[in-house]
Amino acid sequence: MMSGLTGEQVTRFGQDGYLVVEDVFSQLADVQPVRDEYCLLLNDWCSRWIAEGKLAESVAALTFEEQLLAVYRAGIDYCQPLDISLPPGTIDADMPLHTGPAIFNLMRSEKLLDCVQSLIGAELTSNPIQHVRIKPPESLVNSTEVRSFITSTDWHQDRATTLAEADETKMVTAWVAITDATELNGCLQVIPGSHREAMQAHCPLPQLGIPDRLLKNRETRPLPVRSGGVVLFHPLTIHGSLSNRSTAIRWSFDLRYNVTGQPTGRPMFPSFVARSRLAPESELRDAQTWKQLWLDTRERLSGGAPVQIHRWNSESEVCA
Ligand SMILES: O=C(O)CCC(=O)C(=O)O
Ligand SMILES: [Fe+2]
Repeated sequence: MMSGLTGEQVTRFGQDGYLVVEDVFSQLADVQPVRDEYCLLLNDWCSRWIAEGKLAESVAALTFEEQLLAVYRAGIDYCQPLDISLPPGTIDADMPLHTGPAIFNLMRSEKLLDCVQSLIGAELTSNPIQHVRIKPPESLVNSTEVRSFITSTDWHQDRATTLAEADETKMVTAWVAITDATELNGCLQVIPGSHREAMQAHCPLPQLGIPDRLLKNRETRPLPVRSGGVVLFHPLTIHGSLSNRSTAIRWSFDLRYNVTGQPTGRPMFPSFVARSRLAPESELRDAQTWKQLWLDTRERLSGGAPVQIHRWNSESEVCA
């Protein structure tokens, strides 16, 4: 059964450039398997880090959240081992990434694809610009931390995180809340209606973002959403996230879908057909094949030139 968005929701997305949809996922069937998969994953990594003497043995007995914070406190970078994509720059042959069946199933969820289909049609490619963000409370974060996997995310448009070849691509970001996202723990925030403006100038450092002075006196809106809910937004919608002022972790995935056949904006990374009504047999349904696509990509890119994921230059005048 095709559920998807109501006409009224589609209209609101068109006006505002975003839409909050609560309860897209079932806790039992969709969210919990992802939590369980990440629990096992982090446990495995902790065993390795304990064996390497980087982490105290007692960490093995902790909960997921406690483990994550212990890992961060120990100065271990957990972002890439838990992420669902490769990073820009130089790729190592053994660079870790996570490509498990539970997250693959989430990416292929009928309920999510129905929502995205309501916005850009039924020929949907899973775009390889996709991340997990599990953010510790800001009070525990090093004051020098700038990465948007750990701390708040600066204002930007997702179109700016692609190569220019995808500037005409019809694309939607689906930001999935695993924990409840609140104003206190660092939910997304947007500038409503900004998707009707042009691409803004972005600067690459410290995060890829729009210089503050280009965004003076704009109306901003925080977008809280409960666990299992999704924020959908347009690639030109200016957005960022608040910092995590709570005492617990804040966990989301950001996934993207584009119309099949159009450039993904990251041609060096693997995409796959998540849904096709025209050619259902082209859909990728096998988690192991998806995993292999990423492993083959890593192999192909390792030792090669640094991967360039965007067009922006810190030397440009707007960045001064
Ligand atoms: O979750 C965040 O902090 C930012 C996510 C983001 O920029 C995105 O989903 O495009
Ligand atoms: Fe973004």
